[in-house]
Amino acid sequence: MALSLTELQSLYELPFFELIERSHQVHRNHWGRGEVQLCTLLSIKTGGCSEDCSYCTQSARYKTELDVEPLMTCEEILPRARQAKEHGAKRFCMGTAWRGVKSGDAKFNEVLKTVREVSKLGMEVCVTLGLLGEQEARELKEAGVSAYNHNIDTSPEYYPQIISTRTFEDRLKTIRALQQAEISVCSGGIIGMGESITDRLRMIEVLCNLDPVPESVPINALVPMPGTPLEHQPPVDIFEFVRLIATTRIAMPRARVRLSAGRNKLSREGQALCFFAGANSIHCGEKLLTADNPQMQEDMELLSQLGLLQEQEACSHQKDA
Ligand code: SAM
Ligand code: DTB
Ligand code: SF4
Repeated sequence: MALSLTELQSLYELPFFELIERSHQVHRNHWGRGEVQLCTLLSIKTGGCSEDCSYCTQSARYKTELDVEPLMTCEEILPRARQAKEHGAKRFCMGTAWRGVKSGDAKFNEVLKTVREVSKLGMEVCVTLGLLGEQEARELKEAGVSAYNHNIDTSPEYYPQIISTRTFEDRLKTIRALQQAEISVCSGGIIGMGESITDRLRMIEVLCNLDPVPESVPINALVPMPGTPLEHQPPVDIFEFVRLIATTRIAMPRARVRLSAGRNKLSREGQALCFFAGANSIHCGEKLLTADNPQMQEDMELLSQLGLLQEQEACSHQKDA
């Protein structure tokens, strides 16, 4: 639904229970019972990145505790993908600490080879490799990529406060190239970086006005990584988090709304409210890319306590409006 900032603001400012009742209803209408998609993340090239994203421990510009690791080979990645499948993951997402990719580059070719092999395992393959153009998007599609994560991160207005080495428009261009190649776009952002509520809603406004609307929308709570410029940011208020999830669900009824980074700091009750408000995907496994994530066992217990089912088949449960 292409909502304006004013419309998003009126939703966001509803009394809390009215907002989550509404978003829960939208969620039920489009997704039926409470199924949650589990995604596994693997950082296949870690650290040493040329970009200056203020939240990121992988930027070479900040003195962080991270060990830089070169691009993993296809042979190193495959066992990890098989293991994720055994643990119930329906989507396997690989991330690289790169500004972007270029067709013909040996490292990009290695990623294409990995994608071909992982997609044979029968999971959805998602990658997040940074900026790209139409040629690279076509090659990824041919190799079997079903989704590409490329976050707009925040509002266009706040973006320059967070990143100076590329523009908001660069991110949108990559999203357009992915859409051209008919790769599902996974795009969302981070909250808790010092932005205002208006910035958060502007981010949702941009996302819900994309055509097509993203297939999934990760909402990350900043993980304040030691050594980054944002290391001392205070945690996001849980009710603000839930309000944003609810507003996102109403604005994009058919999108997977992913409760992404930062779950380690959310209570079980906080997460339950997020699921009620319309979140229906999480990252599972001990690590995100470099940051800690809840233990698999804890997540399984939480889903079971809430009577939420794991998604049975990748992308097969989306009901029509
Ligand atoms: N280098 C590629 C890029 O920037 O698009 C792909 C990997 S990048 C780490 C993927 C996304 O993770 C970022 O766009 C950002 O939204 C999210 N992210 C990174 N560090 C984070 C942090 N400390 N807290 C929350 N989200 C974070
Ligand atoms: C997204 O929006 N969140 C995930 C995924 N897409 C690639 C990444 C979160 C990274 C959190 C910080 C880290 O692990 O370094
Ligand atoms: Fe590099 Fe991506 Fe981290 Fe930015 S978010 S520093 S582009 S790995």
